Amino acid sequence: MKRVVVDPVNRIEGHLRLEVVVDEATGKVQEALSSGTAWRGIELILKDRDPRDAWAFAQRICGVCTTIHSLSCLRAVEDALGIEIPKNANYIRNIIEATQMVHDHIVHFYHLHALDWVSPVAALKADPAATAALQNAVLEKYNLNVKGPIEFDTEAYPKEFPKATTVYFRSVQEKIKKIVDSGQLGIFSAQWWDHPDYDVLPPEVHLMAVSHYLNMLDRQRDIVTSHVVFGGKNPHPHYVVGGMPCSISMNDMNAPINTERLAVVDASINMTIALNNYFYIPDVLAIGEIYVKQGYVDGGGLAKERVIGFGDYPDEKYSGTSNGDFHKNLLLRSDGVVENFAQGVDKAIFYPFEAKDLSDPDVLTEGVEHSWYDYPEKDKNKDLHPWDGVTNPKFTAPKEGSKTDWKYLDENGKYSWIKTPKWRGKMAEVGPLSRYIIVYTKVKQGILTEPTWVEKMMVDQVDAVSKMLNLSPEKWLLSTVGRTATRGLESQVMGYISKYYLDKLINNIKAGDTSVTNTEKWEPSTWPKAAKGVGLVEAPRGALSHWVTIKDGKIDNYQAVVPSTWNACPRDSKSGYGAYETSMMDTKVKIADKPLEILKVIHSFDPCLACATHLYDASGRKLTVVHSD
Ligand code: NFE
Ligand code: MG
Repeated sequence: MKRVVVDPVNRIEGHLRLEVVVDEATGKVQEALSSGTAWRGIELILKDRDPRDAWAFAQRICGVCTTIHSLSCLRAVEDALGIEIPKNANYIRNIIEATQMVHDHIVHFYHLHALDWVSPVAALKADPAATAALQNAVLEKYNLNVKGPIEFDTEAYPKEFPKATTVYFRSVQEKIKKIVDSGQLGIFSAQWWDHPDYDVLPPEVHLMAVSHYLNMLDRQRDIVTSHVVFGGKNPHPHYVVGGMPCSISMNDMNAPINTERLAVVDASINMTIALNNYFYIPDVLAIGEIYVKQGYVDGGGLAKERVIGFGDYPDEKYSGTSNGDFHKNLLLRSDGVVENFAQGVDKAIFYPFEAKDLSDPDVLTEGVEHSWYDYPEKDKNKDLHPWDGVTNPKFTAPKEGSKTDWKYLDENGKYSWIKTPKWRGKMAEVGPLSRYIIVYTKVKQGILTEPTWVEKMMVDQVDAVSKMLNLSPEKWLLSTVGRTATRGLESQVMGYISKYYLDKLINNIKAGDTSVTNTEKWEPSTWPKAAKGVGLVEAPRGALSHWVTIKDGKIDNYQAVVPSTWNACPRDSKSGYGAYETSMMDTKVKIADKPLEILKVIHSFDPCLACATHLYDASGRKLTVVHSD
């Protein structure tokens, strides 16, 4: 039995520590701990502020999901104050959000996760001519042929990308060789390149994927053009309570939004759709299929038991969340809870998540049994509803000379800055995989009698991949590969969602509506003395909610319950383990000292610890210390 520590985990956002106890004889993980190791306290910074300013502070929770916390915050404040945003503002917010999803997923797959699967060192053995042939074959084979409803020239190979030729792959290979020969791997450092798992893929797949890794570094900027046009910048585009700050005047060349700028957004969205169709989808499926065929289908963890989602993309403007309006007109109805998907979609159990559940003190809660926070005496051992939530940091170090004494965390004590969110007292996984499971279940069980084009596309994608793998959905979805693959599938859908809302925006402007802000309730004198609101969002990493209570024109309490908090949370004696911990215990490790499989499964969640603990810590600690005894 070996206890292994990975701290901090690299290629993620923020500071995460993992500990696993591995049975070296069987490779089984007997115990697993996930710990957020720093704290910032944005929720406290928001107290007593003007609710109209809150989005700008909340947005700083994270620079990775760079826009999603402001959106959640705006929805919470607008819900509390009963502010309805104009149609155009709803369309623009949706474009920004869907664009963010693609950006986040592409950066995750190529720059944060790919090197768990492919190796620049192995790429040196590839034959460049065979790699060129492979890329063209892959494109042919893995072109899912599941298209959105929008007219789009799918033959438009992105001009920004080099064609798959022998010359091109040879030049990339020479570039990688220089880096490897220098002995300083730079961006490719801190990985176990000698791990046998890198032999699973042929050298040509390594060269193809590492080349796309390098290409995508340049494309990151171009994907978020809509943020710059509509919100002035990225990261952290601008918003305003009541709508968007960008005025529309189609023929005025100096206006923030005019014909020319909308054309720039359109070009960026077209490129994004092409990146998904020509690179992301083929790459993720090509690698995933090889692994799945070799039986690498562990890591499903908590998703096998329970997933939760809130739904998103209000097709028409809505007038609040807690009054139930949010659940109307959603393009992506991933709201609800699904249990037991592991037994197949027919046996899965669906629980709706309704507007009345939002104010029920027993439905959504957070506990701190193993977290470095203190609840007030009267609520000491309770789980608190976010409107009554308390953020009172209280760090307790392991006792000097004790068994743990900083070398290891104490699983019986407090060991994380992450709280433990629950649904009806139970743990649940959130994220793209959860959204796919919920939508797939709702459509196949006939709960959604008239699926939207988005929901149809998601079901078609899952069916197409299942057919390709010759496996029923639960056999591949509920795994590390499934979690990673659904991010790619979702990115493809999100590209089309951006396009769909851009078309709606343009048509609405053409019909004569140029309004982007509603200032009716801007003045605090128009507000009730006390109000509360909630903003629900499907963030890249899963279901996100911001909760605000307002008193006398100021924020009285602010709580964010974040996707990475749901997934990375510590255990709870009544409710069991969180998604990270469960997934690690559902993963076999070949070499205890080089737990690459643990990195793979945790990276498949795309951890964001800044979000999870609302923190930022700039202290430069050593990258990836692995120690064990
Ligand atoms: Ni900081 Fe975030 C997302 C949010 S993390 S990245 O997605 O909200 O859970
Ligand atoms: Mg919180």
